[in-house]
Amino acid sequence: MKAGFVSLIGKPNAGKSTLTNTLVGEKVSIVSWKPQTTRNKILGIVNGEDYQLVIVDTPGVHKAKNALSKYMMKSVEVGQEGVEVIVYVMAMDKKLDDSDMEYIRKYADGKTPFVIALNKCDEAQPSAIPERIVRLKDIAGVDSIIPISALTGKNVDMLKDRLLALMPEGERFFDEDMYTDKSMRFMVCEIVREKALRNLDEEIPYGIGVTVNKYSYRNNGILDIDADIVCEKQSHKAMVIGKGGAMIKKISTQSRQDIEDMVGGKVFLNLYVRVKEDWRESDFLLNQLGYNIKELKD
Ligand SMILES: Nc1nc2c(ncn2[C@@H]2O[C@H](COP(=O)(O)OP(=O)(O)OP(=O)(O)O)[C@@H](O)[C@H]2O)c(=O)[nH]1
Ligand SMILES: [Mg+2]
Repeated sequence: MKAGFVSLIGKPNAGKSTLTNTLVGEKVSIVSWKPQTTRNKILGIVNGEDYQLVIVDTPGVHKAKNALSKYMMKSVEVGQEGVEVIVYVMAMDKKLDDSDMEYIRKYADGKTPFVIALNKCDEAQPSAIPERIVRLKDIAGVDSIIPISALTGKNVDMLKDRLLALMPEGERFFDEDMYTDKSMRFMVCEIVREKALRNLDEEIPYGIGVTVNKYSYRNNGILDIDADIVCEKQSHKAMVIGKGGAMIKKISTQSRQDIEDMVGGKVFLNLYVRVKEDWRESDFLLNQLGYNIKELKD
């Protein structure tokens, strides 16, 4: 039996959450084309007959501008602690730059095996892949470089095999039927946030947080969920609601469909939009929205 933790680290939008979902085979972590989609450290558990890989998906590394991004960067740091392997996810649609080298040197420190996953190879020029490998292969502390497509699944098995080869012998950390450490309530918040990210323009979704206030089953098996979409300004609230309520309806319908798939039953979802000014700067409000920096440190 092999078991251990693998953290995924990389810039925003590199495809870490997509890779987590592909490895796990379930939707554990939300995905969007907007950078800084993931805000928490999220575990995705890959179970096999004789192994358990625990994938630690983390927020994309960026310079912290507010209390929320400080929380996110702390999650990245905590996410690297005690793992057996670090995978640096680098997307082929972005040039290799100094900040990549900086992150690689920081984490490929020779203490923890360090694998580079070159992602989005499905969209890369075929010649670009060997060129990138040549530039990375002699960096000290790099165990292997594996070109993949997290989206199509190409070579993800090869990456998984390498990760398993690097895992120590050991017992499972989680029950075999678990695929994440997160609660259903957390997943509901994330699904609603994903739909907001995907449907709303530009800056507004970055200032959105979601809380679930009610999550209960009726006798007939229907799941009732009340959730708040919290935004930073009155003008944002108007955009989240949309003309004649069209936007909130769209977010609600898409969210409900995903939640129904997740729980395997009928869901009544009520979404409310509230304004909490500058919540991303307030430790108190961050805490209310589930971003508790103290909990991370424990
Ligand atoms: N073409 C292509 N697109 C991909 C691939 N992997 C991810 N994407 C897309 O890239 C975008 C970002 O993917 P995410 O998985 O959310 O990226 P992330 O690294 O988790 O981003 P943050 O959470 O913001 O740090 C989404 O639009 C994905 O569909 C891939 O292998 N090929
Ligand atoms: Mg992500």
